[in-house]
Amino acid sequence: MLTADSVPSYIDSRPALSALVDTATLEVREVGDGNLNLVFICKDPAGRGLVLKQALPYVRLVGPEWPMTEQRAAREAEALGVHGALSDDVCRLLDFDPEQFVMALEDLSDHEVLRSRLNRGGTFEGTAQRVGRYVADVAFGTSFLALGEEEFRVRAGAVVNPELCSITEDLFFTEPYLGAERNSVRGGLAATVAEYQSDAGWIGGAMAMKRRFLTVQEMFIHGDLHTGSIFVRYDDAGLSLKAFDSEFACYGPIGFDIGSYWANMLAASARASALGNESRAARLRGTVKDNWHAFTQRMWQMWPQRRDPSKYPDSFLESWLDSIRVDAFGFAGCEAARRIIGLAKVSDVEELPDAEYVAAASEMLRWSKTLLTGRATLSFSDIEQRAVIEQQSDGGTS
Ligand code: SR1
Ligand code: MG
Repeated sequence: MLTADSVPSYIDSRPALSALVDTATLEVREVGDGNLNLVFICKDPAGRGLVLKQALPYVRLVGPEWPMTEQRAAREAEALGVHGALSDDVCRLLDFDPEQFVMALEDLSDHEVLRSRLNRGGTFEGTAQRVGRYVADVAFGTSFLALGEEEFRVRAGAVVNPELCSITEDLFFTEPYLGAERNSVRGGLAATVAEYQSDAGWIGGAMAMKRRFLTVQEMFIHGDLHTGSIFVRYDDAGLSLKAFDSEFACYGPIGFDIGSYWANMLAASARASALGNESRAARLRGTVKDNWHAFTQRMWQMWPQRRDPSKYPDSFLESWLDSIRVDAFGFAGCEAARRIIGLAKVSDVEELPDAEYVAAASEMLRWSKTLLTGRATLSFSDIEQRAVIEQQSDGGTS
């Protein structure tokens, strides 16, 4: 394991890195606040910097009792390389050390994690559009339409990520529905969760989405595209947005990335609403539609570049987009539930005082039910206006 003290000599030992910073005067801070890895920000007095991220042989959130392959660093390096070649909105990979499972990444410490920005009430103009464009660039560029069928299968086979997918299969698709030791809620919500867990429609929707996750290979997905996996910076040049933390990447359904992002924007909205800021909450809900429009617009822009236009008429893309939208609603429903009930929580809701927590968490659970059971018929104005969840009973908690 790297430590703040060993990082300078480690950088000296890596030809791709040693000239990038002055290791004699380097300041190193361990900042890993994610669930899995060690992260060091390294800066020299001249302002040059880089970030080292090392995969530990276990899940950091839980400890050595939950072993986890360090090969996830290789999966992330691969995803950063492929995604970064297709989109500028991806954190740049500077080096990968397959022996110590260390990635060197561009220093984005002048950026802010989108979730932190949203939690403190910051602006978010343009973020939904950029995320939509990023997903479309990667979706189209890693699909069989761009790669051709044979190359597509080779690429999909080369990046299987069974151990990390298995975490998703458990935490995202199973434990919130069937119950698990590591689930938790507070403020009297346990009874509401128990009601949900006896709702066959809700559970059936989630299991249908689990089947989609396991069986659909449309693109090289990020695999964990929440607001904590997106850096943003606003300055005179406008918005800089960078997706990072793609260790869960694999070939999977496009709607998984889109829906994960949507549910996290709904968490930000539920937080704003619980804090009494309804106009901000509505604007945050509006990002779901903005994101979808940007995604579809970009897919149509790329469409003429498909390898075999004669095989695939425009109606193919129209119906493909319909199915991605339905998937995205469904996956958003799973993400909304698991971020409240399951092991991996979101600070948007978790850090609220009890009364506000109950309001925001209940809203997320209602979204989950609406999204999972209504995914085939929901509209973006249903999401924006929220009336669709206001009719729902929530066990008397709001
Ligand atoms: C044990 S890992 C828990 C969660 O953290 C990651 O960011 C993923 O969202 C995963 O489900
Ligand atoms: Mg992560």
